[in-house]
Amino acid sequence: MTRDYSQFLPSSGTASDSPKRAPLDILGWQPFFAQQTDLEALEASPPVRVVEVHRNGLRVRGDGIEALIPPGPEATVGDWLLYNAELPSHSAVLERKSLFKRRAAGHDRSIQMIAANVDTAFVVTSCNNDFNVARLERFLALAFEADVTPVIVLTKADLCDDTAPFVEEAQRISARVPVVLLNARSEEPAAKLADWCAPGQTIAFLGTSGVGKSTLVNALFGSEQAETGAIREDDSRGRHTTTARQLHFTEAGLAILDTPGMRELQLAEAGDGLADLFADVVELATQCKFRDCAHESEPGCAVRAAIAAGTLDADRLERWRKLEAEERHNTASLAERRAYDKNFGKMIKTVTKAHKGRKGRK
Ligand SMILES: Nc1nc2c(ncn2[C@@H]2O[C@H](COP(=O)(O)OP(=O)(O)OP(=O)(O)O)[C@@H](O)[C@H]2O)c(=O)[nH]1
Ligand SMILES: [Mg+2]
Ligand SMILES: [Zn+2]
Repeated sequence: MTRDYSQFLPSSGTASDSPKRAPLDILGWQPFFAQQTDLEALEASPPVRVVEVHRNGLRVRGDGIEALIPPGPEATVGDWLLYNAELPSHSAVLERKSLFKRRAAGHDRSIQMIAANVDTAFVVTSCNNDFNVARLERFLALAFEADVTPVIVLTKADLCDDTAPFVEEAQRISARVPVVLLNARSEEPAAKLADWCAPGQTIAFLGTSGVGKSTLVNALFGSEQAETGAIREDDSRGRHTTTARQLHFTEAGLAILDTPGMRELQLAEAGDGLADLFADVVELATQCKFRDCAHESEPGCAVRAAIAAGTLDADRLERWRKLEAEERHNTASLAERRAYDKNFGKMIKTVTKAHKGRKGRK
């Protein structure tokens, strides 16, 4: 099967002009990826996008390709691979525009990849008990770290008598993060999220269970794509209706990632993201008299001065401190684990070599 991939190289520009979008455009193919390859490589190993991760492999889609690639490539939902039809598990992963990851839950301290090549992450919460600034901050720090543009979406505006406090608190989190208030079950989402939903973009909905992520996916499609579920009346929590991360594609060329509710988000290797989210506090800290100021009782502390002057919120400083400490601790333990794994790997290699050596002498 020979396909004409020339139109998917960066110089052409014709694909986006045509009213009917080309298959790869629909999947979110962008010049950033095209630049990493060339016509010959594209023909030999066509690009495919990971649309779902299963225990038994990666579900991928390309131009005329639907396949399950056995475990092998270190890839996650949203990744682009160059499909090796003969040896699918050897398909190469293209360099990522962005990678959203978190520290895996439980005692396994490893990093878990959540999604690759997302342009905008809508961090979704509702105007009810789900709303929690500290949790939002975790999502946002991870998004900044991932090089993904974060937007806060407040759903269930229609069920709330006074939405203003929610909007105000969300807006106070960071000047860099826009806040959108809407009713996910109405016509509003398409218009209110339009700025981030141009053709060719990949967007993701993140948040806890029951906040309306799948409802928003359906609203952008204008049809039932993803299953949605009722929430419990007593605590406004969802029931984990969505169980897997899955990419959906609209005819207009928007790639939409729906994710299962995520509650536990531990920060690790997210120092830059955290600094982006608390850029104002980080900036203030550079004005403290002492470089290693703990912002407690040191003289000349610009951070405490800002709190006294009412320009910095004491609770916010506390949350920043907590997240910083957590991030540092997790990053250190991750580094420890990596060093241990590396040494262990070396030891195994040495033992295997020695064993082979002995065998050879026999
Ligand atoms: N009235 C109203 N109901 C909403 C809104 N957003 C979501 N819902 C309802 O809330 C319930 C949960 O919505 P889902 O879209 O399934 O939530 P989810 O975030 O995908 O949840 P999980 O898949 O469990 O992570 C459904 O009954 C939705 O109809 C909203 O803005 N207004
Ligand atoms: Mg869902
Ligand atoms: Zn200080």
